[in-house]
Amino acid sequence: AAQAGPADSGITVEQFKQDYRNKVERMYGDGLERVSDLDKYNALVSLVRDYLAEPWLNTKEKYRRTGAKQVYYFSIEFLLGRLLGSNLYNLGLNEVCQQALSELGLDLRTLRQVEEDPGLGNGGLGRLAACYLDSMASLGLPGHGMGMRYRYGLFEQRIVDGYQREYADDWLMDGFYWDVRKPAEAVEVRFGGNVRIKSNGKTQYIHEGYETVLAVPYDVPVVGYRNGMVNTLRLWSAEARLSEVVCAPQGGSDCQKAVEYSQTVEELSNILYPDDSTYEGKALRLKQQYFLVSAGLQSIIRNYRENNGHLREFPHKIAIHINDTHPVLCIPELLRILLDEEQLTWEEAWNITVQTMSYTNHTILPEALETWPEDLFRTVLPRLYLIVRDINEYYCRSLWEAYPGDWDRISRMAIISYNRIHMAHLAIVGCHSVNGVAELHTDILKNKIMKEFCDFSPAKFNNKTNGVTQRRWVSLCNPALAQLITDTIGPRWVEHPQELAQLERHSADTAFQHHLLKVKLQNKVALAKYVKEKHGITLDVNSIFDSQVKRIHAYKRQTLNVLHIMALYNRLKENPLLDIEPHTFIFGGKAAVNYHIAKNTIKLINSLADLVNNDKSIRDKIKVVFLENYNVSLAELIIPATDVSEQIPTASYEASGTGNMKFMMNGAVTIGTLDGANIEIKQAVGEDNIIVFGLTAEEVLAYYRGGGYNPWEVYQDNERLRQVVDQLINGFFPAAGDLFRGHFDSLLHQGDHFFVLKDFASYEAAHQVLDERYKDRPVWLKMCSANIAHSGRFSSDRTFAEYATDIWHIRPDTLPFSA
Ligand code: 26V
Repeated sequence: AAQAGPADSGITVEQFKQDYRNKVERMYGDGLERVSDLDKYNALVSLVRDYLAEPWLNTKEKYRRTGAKQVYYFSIEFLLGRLLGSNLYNLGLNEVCQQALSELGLDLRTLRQVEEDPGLGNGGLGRLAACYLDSMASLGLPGHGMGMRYRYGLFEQRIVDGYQREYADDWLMDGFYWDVRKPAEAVEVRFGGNVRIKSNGKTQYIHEGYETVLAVPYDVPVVGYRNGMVNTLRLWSAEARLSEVVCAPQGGSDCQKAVEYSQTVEELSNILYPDDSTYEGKALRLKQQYFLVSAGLQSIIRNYRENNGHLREFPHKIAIHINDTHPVLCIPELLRILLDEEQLTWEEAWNITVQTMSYTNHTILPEALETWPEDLFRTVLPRLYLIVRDINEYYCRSLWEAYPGDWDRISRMAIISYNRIHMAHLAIVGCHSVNGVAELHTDILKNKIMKEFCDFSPAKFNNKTNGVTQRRWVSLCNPALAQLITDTIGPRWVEHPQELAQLERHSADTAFQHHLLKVKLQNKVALAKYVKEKHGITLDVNSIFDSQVKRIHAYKRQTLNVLHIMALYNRLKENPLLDIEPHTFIFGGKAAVNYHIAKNTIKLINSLADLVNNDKSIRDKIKVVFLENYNVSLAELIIPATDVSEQIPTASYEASGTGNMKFMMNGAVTIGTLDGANIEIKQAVGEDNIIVFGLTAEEVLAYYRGGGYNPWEVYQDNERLRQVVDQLINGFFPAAGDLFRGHFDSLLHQGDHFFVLKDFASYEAAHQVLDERYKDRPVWLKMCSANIAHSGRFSSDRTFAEYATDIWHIRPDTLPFSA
């Protein structure tokens, strides 16, 4: 039951019922009994918004009064997931609402599912941003999001005949009632044109002949966990101001021109780029980035001016954090404002900018690193181009002082070289802090990818290992587990996740283990029900649920998982009496629209599923399912039901991973490579409670230095492996023909860049260890408990306290809402 806290809503079940009935009647002019589920859902959202209006207003008022330093987290993606559940929960209204609705004959869970899942992100980076919003509000940190209100989110994936098909994600179709449109706070963003330099004593830059786009903000409340705090996520939408467009310049009656104009303008916030691994120098993407940056900064500065004095104080009052390089134009744009509009000197403006800005890197994949052609940049953003050139010159000059004559080094480190603008270089130069997202990742940045930058300014570089919010990823998605934890150690863990460690004392306790098993089973039943309804496949809830859910990518090695299942299947075919634990292998994830081999991996998984699931001779010992349209909501169903968490990237490639943390919190055991945060998970749980395999990052990088390895040797030496690799092309998948030739070739003829064959034997052995452990149920359950008990360190609350102190220089004890 809800414990009453100081910031409890104070709303009773009776009050809630009455408010809700009134709301429905006022909104729809009809009784609760006669409106649709969508209407019921909308009315509930509207009611919750009423409840959070006062704390929202109070929060803003408090910030104004105390002048507390504000953090703005700029991200081109926020993968929020549904908000009704989390907002009710954080307001402390979950139980009250549940009870009230049930007394009215309604089910909160059903209404929660009416909500469209706002998919304004691709994967890890976007979901991380959403977890951080929750933690900032819950920690009482004045931290807000700045993002894009895409008309269409990440595409909806449907599987047709085993293939991925993409459909538009029309998430706004039925309206989105969490945000508030703020037309009065709209700003203009300027593109194109040219810059005239006027020189009378002081040089002035006059930007002329540009096009303007109207940026309209939509504010989404971000509710802190039972602390009366509501921060803001501001999402920007591009709109045309049609009243400014002459419909028929020649006096006719044709409004075609106005329509065309509005279409090109609105294109800016129309779609989210659905690829998180390959960079393309598309003008529209550059425009999107500038649109977010310029609109966001204008609104920050406008707000700053209303409450503060001179912009010299800016870095003491404002911190701007950029999520990867996508919002890196914040650097030249802030400089532009300080120089052109505030008339500060270059030195002053530069110091303010660097002190304000900080940057997180999320990937070392070279093909994802953004560089813009100089020409394009100059055409789209002529004034910013000049500023970037000045930054480059300023920086190269300081490099010259440090490394006189070392032209090679300077050109490697320059922001502009060979007619391209390197956004990561701009970020490193223009920020006072650069961080990676897990220890190994930061080491690789410092010692490899960004080594020369780190040698030049070592103090900038630091690590902030990612975290996820235990409120969404345990309390909300796994209420039965949350209850068990609270019954065992009390409720404080929700705000102090380190206290989960107290579970360690209970991990061998029979009663606790029994409950844990029951919770897992209950979650498997729920997932099995979904799979049955949606895919018509019956799952054995007593089998091991083994899940790999994430974007489909060569480096994440879904193929390794597939080859292992094929080998297991072959063993079962050879020996139908083979005594193995029944397994359900669950896959989910989207492939980028133009990433052909990844799309074929989806077909491969589905072909394997067809074969295995329809083969009576293996007596249902293994099942394979690919769950369509993996998104936040589906993750909330899969993760609590999973026993084994597959985290198997080629070591060095996965910057951190965050799914690994979510599974761990829900008591799954990781089978993984020593990559990203897996390494820290291993440190936290101890080597008995995780199954590790494969090459280390150092070994992988050493192979690359030596020109790779020879997959043929591995293939020749391992008969079981040879069999499965051959099966990709030898008719084993009857209808496939040559479909998987690309996979075959990349493994054998193209050097197996991701070490799939190399790691196969050790992966197979790791799975055998896993099965052994699972057979001994008390041992297994102890492992599960240890994972939950040591997951506190992977809470985004921990991460954000570190960002606050080390990067933004906000002492948590000085926060306006700190206890
Ligand atoms: C890159 C690009 C390239 C240009 C086109 C659009 C686009 C969109 C997103 C990205 C960033 C991808 C980087 C990313 O998502 N990294 C993931 O970040 C997670 C959070 O830090 C981390 O856990 C994952 O390991 C890392 O892959």
